[in-house]
Amino acid sequence: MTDTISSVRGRVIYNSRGQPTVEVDVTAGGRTGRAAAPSGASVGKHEAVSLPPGGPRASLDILADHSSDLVGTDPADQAAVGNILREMDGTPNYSRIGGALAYAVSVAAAESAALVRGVPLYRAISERDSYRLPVPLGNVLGGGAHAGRGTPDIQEILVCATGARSVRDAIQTNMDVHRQLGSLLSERAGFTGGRGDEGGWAPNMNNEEALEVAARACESLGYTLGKEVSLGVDFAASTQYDAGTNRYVYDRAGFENNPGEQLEFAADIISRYRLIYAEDAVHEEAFAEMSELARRFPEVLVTGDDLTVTNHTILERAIREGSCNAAILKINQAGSLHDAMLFAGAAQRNGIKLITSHRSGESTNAHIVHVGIATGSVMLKVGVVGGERVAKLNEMARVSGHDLIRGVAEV
Ligand code: 2PG
Ligand code: MG
Repeated sequence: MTDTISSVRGRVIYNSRGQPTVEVDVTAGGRTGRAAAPSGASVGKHEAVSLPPGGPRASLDILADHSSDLVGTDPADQAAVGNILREMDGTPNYSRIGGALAYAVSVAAAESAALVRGVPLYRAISERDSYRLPVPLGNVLGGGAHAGRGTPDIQEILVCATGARSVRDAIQTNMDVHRQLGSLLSERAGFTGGRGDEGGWAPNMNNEEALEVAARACESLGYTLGKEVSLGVDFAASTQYDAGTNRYVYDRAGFENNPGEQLEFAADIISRYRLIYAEDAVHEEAFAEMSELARRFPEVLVTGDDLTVTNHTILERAIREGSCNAAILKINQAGSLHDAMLFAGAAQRNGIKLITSHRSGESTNAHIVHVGIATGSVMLKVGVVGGERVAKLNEMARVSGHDLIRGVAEV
């Protein structure tokens, strides 16, 4: 028996939103790696197309016709697997086969390689002198594209246990803050206990009230914001941005910002809530305004997500213009694991901190924990509660016992 890929099989399964997605099994050396693709709700304009017009079935039909292209390839050779997927697709953005398929095939291949070698996935996809666990960053309150009417326009208020000495402490702290926030919210009339797509509470309140109550949840547990525990925000500002009028429309809160006002709106929130993390505070093509924020807040992770879409060419522009000091890594924005690792390499060479992230529509897989370790990510954005989120946190807890891991990353 050789250790090259002997078979590739796919099927349709469902993500955490109950939407169909692709899952792929790659077998090599008698060991089968399996991965299912996640999908986003607030999708960057320049990210890989997740699924072709015919949906997951159409992706899988192409895979069935072309799986022999992958047979005989070393599953550990991410570049070879990535190049075959690129050729199978033949477009610049995976619009024919779907980025979801590229994700599932390449991650399943990497997992089969890890199983054949008998090493954890993070070791199979990277060679580093030492490995650290990223600190978990979790959504405690959701709005925007992840929750319904009446919730804040801001997409995510996140918590991170910046003072934690171990990943287990960090996970527990995030859970405690989520629970405490739930009990503060339940004192308000009309709160039903509803949660958004990523498990953060989804109360009927405006941005300001939501930030206030999230801060109060941390402080009422005895934490000082910006010390033991810090808040972050994913503004996902492209959701509010109207290119026709060049304004950000906060229709739930009832106001509009011109680009200058948006910058001050974000800067004010960063300062008042001592944020450690500010993602997509302006829209996805506002490189100059992002540079201004990164210049004003060098201590804050001024992070690109829709801005940089795990695309190394776009990241290079952001680096040239000083538009961020941190960037989200989502494999399915790039397509294959190889594409995402190219992005990680560009970030590392240029001192851009990485945050490996889930999507709002997730699988119950935990591969991204290993990708976060392998890429030296400082944070793992994986949510706090909900089975598909806890699957990642539990994998962090398991991996934290490995001899190769040396503590948690310093944010
Ligand atoms: C984001 C993500 C994950 P989505 O905007 O950062 O939190 O959401 O997967 O919907 O793009
Ligand atoms: Mg985002």
